Amino acid sequence: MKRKTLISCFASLLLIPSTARCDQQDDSHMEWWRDARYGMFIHWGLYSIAGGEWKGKDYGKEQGGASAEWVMNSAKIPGKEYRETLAPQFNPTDFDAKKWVSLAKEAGMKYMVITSKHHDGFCLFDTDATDYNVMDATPFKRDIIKELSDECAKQGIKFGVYYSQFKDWYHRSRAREKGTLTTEEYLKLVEKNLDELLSNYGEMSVLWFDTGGNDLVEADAQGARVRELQPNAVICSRLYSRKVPAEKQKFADFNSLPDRMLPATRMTEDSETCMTMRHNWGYDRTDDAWKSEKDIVEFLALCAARGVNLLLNVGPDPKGNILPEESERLKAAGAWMAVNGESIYGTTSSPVDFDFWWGAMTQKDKTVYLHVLEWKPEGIEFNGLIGKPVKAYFLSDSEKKPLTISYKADGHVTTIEVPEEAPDARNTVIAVEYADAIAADPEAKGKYHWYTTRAKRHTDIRKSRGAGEHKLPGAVKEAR
Ligand code: FHN
Repeated sequence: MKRKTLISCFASLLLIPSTARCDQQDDSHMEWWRDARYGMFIHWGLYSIAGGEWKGKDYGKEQGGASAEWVMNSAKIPGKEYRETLAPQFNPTDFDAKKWVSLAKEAGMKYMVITSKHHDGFCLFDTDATDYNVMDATPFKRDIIKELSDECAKQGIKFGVYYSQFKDWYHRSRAREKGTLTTEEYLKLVEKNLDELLSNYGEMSVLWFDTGGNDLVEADAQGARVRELQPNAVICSRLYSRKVPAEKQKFADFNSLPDRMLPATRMTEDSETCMTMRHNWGYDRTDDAWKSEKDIVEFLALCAARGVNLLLNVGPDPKGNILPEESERLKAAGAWMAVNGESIYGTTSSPVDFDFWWGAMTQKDKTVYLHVLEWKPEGIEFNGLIGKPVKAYFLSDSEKKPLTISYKADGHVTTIEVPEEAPDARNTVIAVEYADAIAADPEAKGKYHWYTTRAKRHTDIRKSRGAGEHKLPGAVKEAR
């Protein structure tokens, strides 16, 4: 895991507890990723045809099962039947890489990660390692990874692939079914696949493995190959099983948090959380638990406040269309990013380890950005930062008209006067500039703040209520 700076590496050597590791002197290849903060995740493959259903039964996550892309496993479909039923139907004639990449750009996303091989073993790219791929097994016969990587290079979006290196329900044997390959042969397939993905598609900026087995030697060999063929690629910690302690995850560049997780407090190492816009990752016919655009804008801000990148997922339909519900949410959040992106891109986590009953903070240089998710006409008040700011203004105000600031040294309480109505009900960002480097009072315990497990409860609310508009419950006015 790359620490933010070498100093923090040495700090970790000075017995400051850290779950990070730092195996390389130079982590400059991480800079674009840290600045990016926001990417598009794409789950697309043969499972998209099934849409979470099999022989009339719904196996989607909204049915309490696994996510739609798990249908082969959830419905106990033999590999041969799965392939013979779905592969001949895979002919996504609406697929248009230019459309997908342009949408990611309009959304304000800086990188894209697509499932090149998910657990069903089907390869969305031209490979000599198996004939179970888009070129040999389907009528489509187009290399999806190639078309997307070329278009990303054209439009200046960093391109990466998700790769299921350990789970492969088609090629590997499972309890109830013999796979097409022995373990040795499968490892050779993975090796070949990685060499193809790392050699034939230009710059590969992210290798999003998902997920490692317990064999450290295997994972390190795969990580070393990435470093050798694509030294600037950013490697996901899911190269390793979660059982492998962080300090042994030698080739992991960032900590991939559990799915959909918003940590309650700041992360001290490069981290990313991946999130669905509804319940399922892969396309599902009936899943209508859509998060609102406010949910997305809010989650993006809260991730940034924790120093965490957000990889937001789309699950295109069998014809190759990103769904209208997905693109309208992405465009709306993109419009917010077009105005407020400065408060997300290139920022680091909040200077304090608590939120406020109006929202949370990010920071960059000598500016703190207040992400006001719940409007407080009586004023936006925060504590914990030492000294009176020199200026505060709505980030959406191109003239940067100053807002009135008051400051009480006792408790470092700053209040920004604001109008009755929020300029943006989804998230109004107030830029607060300081004359010197931002200084947080290490003793600050938070005054008006969300209960720190709010983050977890926020995720739980998502899970329990599916999604849709929700008001974050009022703050818990209690010292932490
Ligand atoms: O099993 C996969 C799942 O299908 C999906 O790809 C998610 C995305 O993070 N990863 C695994 C579950 O964590």
